[in-house]
Amino acid sequence: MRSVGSTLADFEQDLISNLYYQRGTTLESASGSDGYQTLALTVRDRLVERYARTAAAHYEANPRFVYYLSAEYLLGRQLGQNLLYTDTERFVRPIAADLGVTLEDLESYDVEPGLGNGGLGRLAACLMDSMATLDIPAVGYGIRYEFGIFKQAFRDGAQVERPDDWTFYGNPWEFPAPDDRQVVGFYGTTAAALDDPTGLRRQWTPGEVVRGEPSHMLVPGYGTQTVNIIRLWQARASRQSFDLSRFGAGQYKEAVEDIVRAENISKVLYPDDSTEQGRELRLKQQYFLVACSLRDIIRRYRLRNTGWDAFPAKVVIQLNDTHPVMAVTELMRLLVDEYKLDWDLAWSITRRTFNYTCHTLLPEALETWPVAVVERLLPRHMEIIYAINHFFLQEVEATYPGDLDRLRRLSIIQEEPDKRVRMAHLAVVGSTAVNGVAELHTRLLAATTLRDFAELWPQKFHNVTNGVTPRRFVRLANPRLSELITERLGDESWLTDLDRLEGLAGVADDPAFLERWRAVKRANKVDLAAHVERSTGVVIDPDALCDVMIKRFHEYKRQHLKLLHVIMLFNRLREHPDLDVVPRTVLFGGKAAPGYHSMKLLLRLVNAVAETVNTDPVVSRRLKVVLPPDYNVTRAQWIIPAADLSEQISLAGKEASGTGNMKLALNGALTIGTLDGANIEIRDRVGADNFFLFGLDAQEAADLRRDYHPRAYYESDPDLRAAIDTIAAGTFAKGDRSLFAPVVDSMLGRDEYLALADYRAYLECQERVEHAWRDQEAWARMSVLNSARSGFFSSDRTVREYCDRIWRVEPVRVA
Ligand code: AZC
Repeated sequence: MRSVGSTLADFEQDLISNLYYQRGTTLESASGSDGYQTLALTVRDRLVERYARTAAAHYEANPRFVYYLSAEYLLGRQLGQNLLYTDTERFVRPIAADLGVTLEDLESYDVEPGLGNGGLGRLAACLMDSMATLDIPAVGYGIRYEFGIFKQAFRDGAQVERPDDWTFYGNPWEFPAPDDRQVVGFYGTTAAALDDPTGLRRQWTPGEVVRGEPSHMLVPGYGTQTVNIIRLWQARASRQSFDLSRFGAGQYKEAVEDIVRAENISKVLYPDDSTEQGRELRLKQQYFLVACSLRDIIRRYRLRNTGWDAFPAKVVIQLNDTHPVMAVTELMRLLVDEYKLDWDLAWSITRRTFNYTCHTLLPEALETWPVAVVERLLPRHMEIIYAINHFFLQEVEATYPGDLDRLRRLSIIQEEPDKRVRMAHLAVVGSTAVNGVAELHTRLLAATTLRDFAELWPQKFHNVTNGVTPRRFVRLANPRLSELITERLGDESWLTDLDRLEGLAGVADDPAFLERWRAVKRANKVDLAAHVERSTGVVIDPDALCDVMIKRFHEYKRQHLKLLHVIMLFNRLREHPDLDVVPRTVLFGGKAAPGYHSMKLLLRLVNAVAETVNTDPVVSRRLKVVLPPDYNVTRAQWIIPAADLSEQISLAGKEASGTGNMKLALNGALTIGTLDGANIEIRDRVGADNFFLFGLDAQEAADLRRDYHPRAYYESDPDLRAAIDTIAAGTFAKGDRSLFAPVVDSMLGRDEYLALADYRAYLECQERVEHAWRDQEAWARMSVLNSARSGFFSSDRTVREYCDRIWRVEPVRVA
């Protein structure tokens, strides 16, 4: 094996050689993009070697592997990460300076692969980072969407979605592996297998086949030699699909019809993670992912193992939410129909292989598929689902004889109002362990959404509280803070042992340290101000309180509650121009699903309020509102280090966990939040004195919901009424009272997420925030304590918990 050198001279030489041989250009004529691509390849070379050694060590050890199946990965930019993980940034800075460019210039060419929607996709990326860092043998499987999540732009304040052609200039970080392609079938018919008297084995003859071609991205561990991979599948038509004779006859469109149909499967990431959508093509996509991945997993298993008995001992598959759950039926089909195992043995293997993570409590986010659609697209899988359900319901009947209502509730098939497959039920039935993502979430899952299952199999349910990687979200996002922490703690070991941040608590009372802590935050705010000005044209004051709400736009997250607070401030400042309020910048960031009209209207309202506030000569001196477009991982890394206040104001009982809350706390933002998701655990750790708590708890919210009258709050609270009336009066729509009327109607009509009920408590809490902010030293102390006590929220801890309690995998060290 050729080995790459580790000196500056080696690095320089490799750069020249890559520029020349890989890019086919010279220093004199290289473009900025050539510079970036060359640097990326040179850094990648260093990872490839480690990857080869990892693969060899894994082959040798033949360990139990974690296979992470996820429809989404939000990896973020790769260059900065890989420079850090190969310790080559120190080479690049001087070389770049010699050439008259900065590293930041080069990084601007780095395109983040937007292969996900939100929390669940970024969690997958954090877990992959931590698995590699902890030397856990793991492979992530996903889809190589040709277009990732849409790019968000605003036209007249309204969200417009633009395609994200992320590979347009080539993606230097991936390796195509066409030799490992797989063939996947759809549609067709099934027939009895002649050799099976039980009738459980059948034969499927698909009506359409497509190829899945993999490529992989490298996932290096930090401070270790391990480099794992994420394998992404892209759909390709089989080679015979191009109809040469039609093409020859001038029927150009018809000639490529089959190709287009096949390749549509991996064309786009389904942009909607909140409502049912997409129908057949989305199901096709899900099955495509699991069919390719399972075949690849079996191929890998067979490299070192024979027979099936050892399969669950060598293979553990984690289902990231319900999107990949068809894997349960596909493994059954492979084992029973293709490898001719007995149903019972196949079922025992399958159940021992899978585990399922649920990321929501919202019933509308739990996927179900119309039986008719599954029957048509995957006829054999529908039969298998019926069989699984039949045996499962027998088991239930044995435990609860005669309890028909329970059978109906537990069944994998929903009968009313239409026949559907409940994917979450299939997941629970087919898995060994089921986990929620924060303590409250797991408790509510077991008490409500999956209650009958938790009664049937209490031992199946686990909690594994989410975490985030401190490498990306502290070290890379916030180099200034990292340097200060490292100086204080003596070395960088906190990056892989985040509990060591506790060591900062000892200096939380040291004025000199607090001074430096504040200087870091201020410098980060200056940087953020530059980004904000570039993307919105709005100039913000780095000394103002930086109040951020960054997350997908969704009603349960209650961006509208934040907006009501902003409007209240606006009204107050207009009435009393000399009022002594704390100067604030309110920064929103987030996309709304393209079909989610009420949230798109709310985005528009945020922009309209921003416009009115920022151009008001009196108000804008103390208040600014900004919504930089296209919130993504890259922008999160700019915003989080500059935040003073983290808005986590979802209605209690609705946010499964949240992970932005963790990233912000780690970077020293104070949380204003409800008792929801992981907020509770953050508060328990950082201390009630260092957390701004308000609002209903989950129980109170559920009780109130039963008999709720939002109008009563509107009528009895003058501030609230004024804020809502300001919207209704058309103040933010140049007098047009109709544009934002639906926002007003939804608040006064149903107010699904009880924003009005929590309004007064939220306002009072914001007053406590202002009061606290006026003592800057005390604020800095709370900020330090937030970082110091958030070590628990490292995804390394999360992965360790999965390893110990669910996966039972051991690390393999790579020499
Ligand atoms: C999110 C949850 O909404 C969020 O609370 C959680 O932190 C995150 O997953 C990671 O567990 N869910 C999603 O992104 N998407 C779906 C379909 O739940």
